[in-house]
Amino acid sequence: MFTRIDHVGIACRDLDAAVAFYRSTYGFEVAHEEVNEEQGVREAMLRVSGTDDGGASYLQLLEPVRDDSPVAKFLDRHGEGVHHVAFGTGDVAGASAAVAGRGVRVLDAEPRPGSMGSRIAFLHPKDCGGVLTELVQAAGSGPDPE
Ligand code: CMX
Ligand code: CO
Repeated sequence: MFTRIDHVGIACRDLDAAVAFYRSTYGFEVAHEEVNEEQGVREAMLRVSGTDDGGASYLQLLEPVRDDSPVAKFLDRHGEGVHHVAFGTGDVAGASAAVAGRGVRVLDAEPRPGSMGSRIAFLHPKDCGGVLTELVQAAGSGPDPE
């Protein structure tokens, strides 16, 4: 059901500075940048391995664009650092239902738009050993939304 670590999400206060750090320290390149208004973030996806066809792994650097967004709240409480882990699946709706059936709270009743045309759903960190967990179906893979 889950085929890869799609990305690790990292909260930062200054996206451009974080991108510069990961590029100059590790040589990771930006595959994509966008603002996701619904999630309240400006974000950069840095490719760690693979190609952008649904099988790759990324770092997702996240800068808040609103004071009331989840990432802004996280930065206020915890400071910069690892914010979430995202597992890749070919069927995010089916995977969410399966995980919900195992007693984990799914925060998104319907999958929402994520990076690079993906569809995503979050799981409550308190049901996942303190790890905010995201399920990701890459663009162009798996069943279409109903
Ligand atoms: N990782 C682990 N624990 C977290 C957390 C995180 N990222 N964010 C919050 N928590 C914990 C807090 O530490 C707190 O625990 P305690 O009560 O023990 O102190 C508890 O969860 C509640 O924290 P809160 O600050 O009151 O936050 P909320 O309950 O308002 O929201 C959450 C928490 C997970 C429901 C909310 O952040 C959410 O809905 N996240 C999903 C959306 C998201 O994060 N979007 C940004 C990324 C977008 C993307 O990846 O594309
Ligand atoms: Co993410």
